[in-house]
Amino acid sequence: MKPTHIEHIGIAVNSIADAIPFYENVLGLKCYNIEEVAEQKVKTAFFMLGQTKIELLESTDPEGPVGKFIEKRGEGIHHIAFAVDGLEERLREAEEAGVRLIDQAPRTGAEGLSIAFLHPKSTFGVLTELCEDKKSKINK
Ligand code: CMX
Repeated sequence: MKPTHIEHIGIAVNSIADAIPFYENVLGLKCYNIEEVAEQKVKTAFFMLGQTKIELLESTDPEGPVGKFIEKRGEGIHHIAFAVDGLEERLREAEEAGVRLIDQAPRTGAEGLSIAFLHPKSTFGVLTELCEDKKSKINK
């Protein structure tokens, strides 16, 4: 699959407003975007560090994926996202390797990326996201 880098690390928090001061004032990162992803029932806050982002995830619905995660496991690392080229082919490769797909086909996630999730029960307990930034490729 050869991911090019870790695109982001998703961290589930009760409140992004409460968590942002730690990332800004203690770690010295800058929150450059806050965005609601209604389809995923989350509000997100982004920080850039090298090529990798930290994505804070606050649930907007207790029945959404992050709401259920926090209810079961508390705040903490929710998923890791790998940047790949050719997301559709990479998904088919994962499926052929026996990995359980959450998304059979790419869909649009935060910041307009094409994304797809692999089920944590077939990736050793880590919810794994594959993503591709088609916009920036077109702009290059
Ligand atoms: N990491 C590791 N394990 C997880 C997990 C996570 N993030 N989320 C759920 N699990 C585990 C649960 O602990 C549970 O394990 P046990 O059966 O051993 O208790 C199991 O997976 C099933 O959990 P569940 O609460 O019953 O949840 P569902 O099966 O309804 O859904 C999942 C789990 C991963 C399929 C669902 O959360 C999903 O589709 N996630 C992908 C979408 C997503 O997470 N979106 C939010 C981020 C969006 C963004 O980045 O913009």
